[in-house]
Amino acid sequence: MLQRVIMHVDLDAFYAQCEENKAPNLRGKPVVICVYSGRTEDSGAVSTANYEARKYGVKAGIPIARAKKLLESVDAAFVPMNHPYYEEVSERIMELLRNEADALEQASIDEAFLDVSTRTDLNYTAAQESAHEVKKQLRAQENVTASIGIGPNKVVAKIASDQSKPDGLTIVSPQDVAGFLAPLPVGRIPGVGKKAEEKLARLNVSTIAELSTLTPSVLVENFGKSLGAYVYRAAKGEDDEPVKERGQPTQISRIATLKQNTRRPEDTYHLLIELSASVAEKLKEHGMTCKSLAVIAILTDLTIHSRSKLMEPPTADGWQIETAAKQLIAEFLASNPDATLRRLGVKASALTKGTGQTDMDKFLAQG
Ligand code: TTP
Ligand code: CA
Repeated sequence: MLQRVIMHVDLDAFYAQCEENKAPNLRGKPVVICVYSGRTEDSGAVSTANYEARKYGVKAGIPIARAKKLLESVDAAFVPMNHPYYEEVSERIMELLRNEADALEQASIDEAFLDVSTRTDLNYTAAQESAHEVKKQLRAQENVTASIGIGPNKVVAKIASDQSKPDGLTIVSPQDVAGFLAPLPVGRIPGVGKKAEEKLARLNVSTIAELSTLTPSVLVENFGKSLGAYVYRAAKGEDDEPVKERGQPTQISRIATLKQNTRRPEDTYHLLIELSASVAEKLKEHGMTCKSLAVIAILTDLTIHSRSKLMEPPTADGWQIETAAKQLIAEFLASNPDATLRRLGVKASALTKGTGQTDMDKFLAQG
């Protein structure tokens, strides 16, 4: 059988940690990240809450008004969700994690599977050191904590990372798998939701140990062929799903807010240069070039516009991207006399691997 060491990293109360880093005075207080619906002042739902707020029963999905009631008597902070900012932090974190893995699969904005089989030589003591190193890096570079699970496959690693939170580390070596899983409720298996749990309860099954006594045919009967087969194996701690490196990106973009709203092209250059350099760097990292370059203009009325041009030959060059972006924004402003810019983005698309230059391109470029 294939032997592997898989690590699952799950950042703790991720959006809340991002906000705490932006405004360190939030630390120590209950922090609630809110998705305001805009109907009335408090209408909307909680996206997540830090662990201080969770002590009061505040959690993802509850109405903001209810969270306010629960925290009535405490000095708590209610912060609107700022998704682009969390994406930015997440991207940096994934890059950091990528350096610690043979292969990495990003599972969500704040979760990743790391195959560390080769670099640990299948040794769980080395894997433990690896996890400590990941935690150290996360703290030093992004000031965040994560809960980490290590096991012989993705399912076990994921269940393990959920075992101790926040800032947990749970290591389940192959010989410990059965004992680790046995007492856990079936709902801890990823993919086993409320409905499946209820079905299993009717079969008098509530723990994974009980689940592992069911025959494949009973499971297939109840959950269908694919979920049934998966659950049967998961209950035994078996799973062969590889850590899948994401495919190459289809576009690379960077967006940021201008220091001041403006409609003078010169005022945008500083930011455009920064964004272009960052896009170029990402392109080079992936060994890709772009054939299409766009600027994204988000106006003071929050409408979003874009203007693009063909890059011929395709490029990953920061200066070429910057030049094109400056030209595009000047054109956009000239043809939109009422537009005032609030945020700006640079987007590279139509990406291809390699220099993108064909011999014909080179020939034509020589003039
Ligand atoms: P989770 O990893 O589920 O939660 P978390 O990181 O906030 O907390 P934990 O320490 O338990 O891992 O989700 C990651 C982010 O996704 C979370 O910070 C906010 C967002 N999210 C929502 O917006 N709505 C939701 O219902 C959930 C569950 C998460
Ligand atoms: Ca998380």
